[in-house]
Amino acid sequence: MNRRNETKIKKALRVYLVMGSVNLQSGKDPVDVLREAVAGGITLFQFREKGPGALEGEACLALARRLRDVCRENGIPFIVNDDVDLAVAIEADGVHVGQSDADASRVRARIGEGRMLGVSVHSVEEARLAVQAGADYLGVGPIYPTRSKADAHAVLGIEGIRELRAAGLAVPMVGIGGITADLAAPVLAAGADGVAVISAIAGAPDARAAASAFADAAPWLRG
Ligand code: TZP
Ligand code: MG
Repeated sequence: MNRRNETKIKKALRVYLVMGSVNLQSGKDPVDVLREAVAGGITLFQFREKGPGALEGEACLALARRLRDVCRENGIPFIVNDDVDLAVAIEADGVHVGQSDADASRVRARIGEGRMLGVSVHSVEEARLAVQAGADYLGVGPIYPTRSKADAHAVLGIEGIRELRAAGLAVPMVGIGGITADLAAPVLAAGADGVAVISAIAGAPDARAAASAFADAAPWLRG
């Protein structure tokens, strides 16, 4: 990854929305929520269709396409969680994988250099391996307790970010897990380039206001 890309990716990570159809207040259309969040200032979107009630097959594919189109219209990178086949099929801008998903170097080989690869990590060792495997950015968490991931790793706190930076890892990095607008500033101060959020934006009554609150809480996230 060259330096120019790295700067671009760090900027794109600032307000990173992760969402699937099960993360919304009941009766809401994910496409409407994504549009609201875009209007509020999100900088990147990850489609994560997971958990009880998640869509499968054609319905999942159709939703992914609609969400991708909203991102395209607005110049926001569209990343797919876990599902490399889906990402390639709908020409997503990237893929995000966890430690128990497909091996990151294989994913890199499949998606090529032109797409973004994100990897979830919980330690310096996992982070180093992810970078060696070709990760463009790391997701670090859970920073705070979360109710959005059933099999979440133990809480790392902002120390999780601090440790990776102290170990000399300069790769783009986003904190995830239980982050609200009020809790965003310490995550950034610890060295994260941005915050990744499910419930505080996707589950909010007004996704536009919620997304915008992240930029207000940390004004340097704007622009
Ligand atoms: N990975 C680590 S924590 C988490 C994921 C996908 C869930 C984050 O959701 P929320 O609602 O922002 O805590
Ligand atoms: Mg995963």
